[in-house]
Amino acid sequence: MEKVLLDLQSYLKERQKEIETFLESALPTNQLATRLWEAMRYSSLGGGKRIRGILCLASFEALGRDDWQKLLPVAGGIECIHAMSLVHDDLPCMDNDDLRRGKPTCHKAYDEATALLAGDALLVEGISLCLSAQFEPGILLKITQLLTQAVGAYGMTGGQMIDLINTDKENISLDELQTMHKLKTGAFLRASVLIGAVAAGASEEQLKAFEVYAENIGLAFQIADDLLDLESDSATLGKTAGKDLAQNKTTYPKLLGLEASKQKALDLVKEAKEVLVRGGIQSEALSKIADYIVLRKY
Ligand code: GRG
Repeated sequence: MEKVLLDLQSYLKERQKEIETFLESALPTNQLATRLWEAMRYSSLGGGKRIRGILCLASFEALGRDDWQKLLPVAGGIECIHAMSLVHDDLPCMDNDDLRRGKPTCHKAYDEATALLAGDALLVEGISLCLSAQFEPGILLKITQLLTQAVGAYGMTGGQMIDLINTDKENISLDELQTMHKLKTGAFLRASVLIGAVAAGASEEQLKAFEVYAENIGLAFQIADDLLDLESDSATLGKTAGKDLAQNKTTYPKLLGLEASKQKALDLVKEAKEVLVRGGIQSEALSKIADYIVLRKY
């Protein structure tokens, strides 16, 4: 396992650096509304695992495409949209958090109005960056459809609404919890994987395999997130630990217990890796990223 992690670490580091370098130049400061751009850069540069952007690149590569740098505007755009979701999620009217990626949240470093606007602008700039990638219009249209469906009311925003409604509610069932996470966290991870596959020209059959892979790792990612919130600390996570208990949220460990949650995450990862093999998709990176999703420390 150590070797697996060691190899993956250099892969992740390299891709993280490429995405960071891309975003560094894609989000300039010498614009009108400098404060807005600074807040956008504060929230999107210099941190984060970049797992969504990297998944997008890895799916593209999985279909034999070595020109993955062509997809960097899309991976960067995806990371801008993800940063938006974190900025908005941290706002006092949402999760009300002070710490993100090891530093004060955007509304703490700036102010609430600036954080709201930085999130808005990151969302739109993220889509705009995706559209700037050099792919044919039909592919760009599919990418945009996947993104907007995953982020809007059918996806992340809908999931966040359900999460807010569920907070403090007792007796949330496993099905209800799963539905909420499928929208809030899973839909965007799924889109990140599918976008890479679509850009590489995946067949319908291949897309189905990527979809099942993504849904499995999406759920595993959320279970790992719940476990880290419970078992880790704020310094390691770079965000406030123990929030689920403090906010009386329903989580996988609360419903299933610690050991069963860990086992479920491992089972999901196993299935994710197997579905790629069954679909004839050979990707060491996607397979190792699936492992990383449950083995990660933050
Ligand atoms: C305005 C369109 C719009 C949507 C906003 C606030 C909101 C609606 C949704 C919240 C979505 C959200 C923050 C889900 C949590 C997902 C999650 C587990 C994030 C942590 O992701 P990591 O661990 O973070 O990949 P890093 O920092 O590594 O990038």
